[in-house]
Amino acid sequence: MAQLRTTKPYDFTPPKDLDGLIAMLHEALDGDEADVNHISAIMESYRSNDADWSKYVQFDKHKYTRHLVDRGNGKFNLILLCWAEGQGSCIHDHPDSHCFMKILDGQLHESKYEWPEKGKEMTLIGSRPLEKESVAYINDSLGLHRIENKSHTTPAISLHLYSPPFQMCRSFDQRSGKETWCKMTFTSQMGIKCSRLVSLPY
Ligand code: CSS
Ligand code: FE2
Repeated sequence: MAQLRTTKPYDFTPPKDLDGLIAMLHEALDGDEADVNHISAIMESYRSNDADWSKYVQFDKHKYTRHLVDRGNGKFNLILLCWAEGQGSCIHDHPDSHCFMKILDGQLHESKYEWPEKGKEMTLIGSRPLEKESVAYINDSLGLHRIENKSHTTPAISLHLYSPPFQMCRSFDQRSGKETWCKMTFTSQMGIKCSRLVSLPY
């Protein structure tokens, strides 16, 4: 994972829609270094508009769904996630990657954990709601997390940027810290529904 570079202040015009956001992200992630604050600021400046992203939305009653929006010239993946009421992820890592997530609709909740000690219950180090329009950031050096839609009445939609892209991640059992490798699968790619859950390369 490339180093954090800080070159404040950032002076840019907010993107006018999701395509504009994608174009700005391509430019910002063109080099070998990711400027975490810059990427966060760009994603924050986008105003969520469901007309931009409703074509990606599709829920599954059993599990949150993942929809590939853009491959970022191989530098990043932009993925829209649909969380029905009560759905959540397991505790997971982001293998050597930067993870940015912007809440497009509803509210999500992040529970952050320390990396586990073998055989021991995992330690919670943070817990917070993530409100609509906000951007959260994590990488492996900051810990692990679980993301949940705790609402019983309102679905949630989030937009995730992973740089560099990854195809597998580890999930962790909270009681024992036991890890399992999981494939990242997609329900749709570029707005086209996959005939089955697929993982990259496709
Ligand atoms: N890493 C999870 C979502 S929380 S960042 C995923 O992409 O499925
Ligand atoms: Fe995550």
